[in-house]
Amino acid sequence: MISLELLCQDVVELCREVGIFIKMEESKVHREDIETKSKNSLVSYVDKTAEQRLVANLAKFIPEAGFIAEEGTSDKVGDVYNWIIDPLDGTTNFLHGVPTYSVSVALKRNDEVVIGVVYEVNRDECFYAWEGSDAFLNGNKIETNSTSNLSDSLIATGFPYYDYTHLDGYFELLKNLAKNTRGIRRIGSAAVDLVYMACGRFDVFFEYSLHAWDVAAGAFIAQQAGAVIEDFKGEGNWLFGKEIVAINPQLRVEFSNLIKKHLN
Ligand code: 2AM
Ligand code: CA
Repeated sequence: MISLELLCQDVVELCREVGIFIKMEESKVHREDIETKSKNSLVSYVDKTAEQRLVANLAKFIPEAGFIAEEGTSDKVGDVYNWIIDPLDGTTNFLHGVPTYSVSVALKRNDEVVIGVVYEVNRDECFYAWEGSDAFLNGNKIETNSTSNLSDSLIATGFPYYDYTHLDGYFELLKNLAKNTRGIRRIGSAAVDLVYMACGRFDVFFEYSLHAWDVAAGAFIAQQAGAVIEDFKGEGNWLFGKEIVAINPQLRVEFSNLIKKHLN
């Protein structure tokens, strides 16, 4: 019987180690190390090496588990357990010398996420939770904010950078939010947006066309911290559905109506 609490502690240690490796490479990585996977999707040897280290160590924790990993290090599919990995979330920031990026690891059991760890490297902040637990930041319990007015809320999002399907509706929504909230932030790592939501720094996060590895760990942590996580229809298909809203329960109805108006 796996102890998810102990396993989560092991994953925290591993993400910290991999984060230290990424940080050490920050000053060494050059423009010629950058490869373009697809439009605006960048990668370097740092993402790939970090992922190889994660996969090699996670495979020791649960030998039968499979992997859904951004850089494709392993295509093993687990019957019950699968790790969902983004070795470096915020690669564009990292390669441009902007400090917000993270290591993101989740464990999925059947269809449910049961462990989430997000390590924001430059702030040395490790966020984590396991099935049934509270959510934690460096050992301290965190909770979402209980702001009940959008006018008092700080909103996080990611601007579309390759999928422009909802561009008009998206910017109409931003216009509305620019007028009716405290402000909008785009910090460039969805995993970090979600854990900032978890600890009450942000009140709402939404984005479309994200992958499971961008959101699995952060959304699970936010959920354990009290956030509602849903897709743009207000349903539960956020992990593989490429649409996500993370929100505190008090703002849910008001914000869901805006999403439905502009993005459906
Ligand atoms: P990545 O760094 O792991 O690719 C935010 O919009 C999310 O989209 C990030 O979590 C980031 O994950 C991904 N992303 C990929 N390319 C991007 C780009 N050019 N600009 C912004 N985000 C990008
Ligand atoms: Ca990545």
